[in-house]
Amino acid sequence: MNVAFLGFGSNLGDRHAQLAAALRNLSNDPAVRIVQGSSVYETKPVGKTDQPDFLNMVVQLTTSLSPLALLAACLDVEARLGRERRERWGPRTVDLDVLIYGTEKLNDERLILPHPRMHERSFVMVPLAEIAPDISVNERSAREIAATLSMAGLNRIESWPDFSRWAKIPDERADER
Ligand code: PH2
Ligand code: MG
Ligand code: MG
Repeated sequence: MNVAFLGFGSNLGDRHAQLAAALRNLSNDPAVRIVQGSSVYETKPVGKTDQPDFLNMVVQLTTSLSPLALLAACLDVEARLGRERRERWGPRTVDLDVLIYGTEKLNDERLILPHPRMHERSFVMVPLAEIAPDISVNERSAREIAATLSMAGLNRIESWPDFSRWAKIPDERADER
């Protein structure tokens, strides 16, 4: 089994429901086991700024899928949740990005690992550091990188259901059997 981290984002429609649906969809894949999820953060759009605020979170999973097969599974979930790709960095119902896959360094035209821009994005590094502070990204820990990034435009949501608890359920059940 390989450990992977995914970035989840949504800024169109019922953002919270879409994150939950994406998590549920992924966890239905028998080759994927959700380990834990970060808190959900409401974040100002980065890059193309004239679009609605995002909800972002990071999810840790284990999988028997290869990196490219995991990417395909993510794109499949995005398509099932009605994502239309109109413009790069534009608004999206749901965006699932493979951030880290074990210690894999990959440079494929479809997928670069670790994700090439994650270390400069607080909406990725802050939730990642919350669930895996010691994980290494380009030879630095997530905790260290997150500490260098501005928290401006990032708001941890506390009033909504905690995905991290929800995501742990399959694991806890497995331990009980
Ligand atoms: N994703 C992008 C571009 N900009 N900004 C925020 N806050 N959150 C995102 O998930 C995001 C973004 C491209 O995928
Ligand atoms: Mg993205
Ligand atoms: Mg994407």
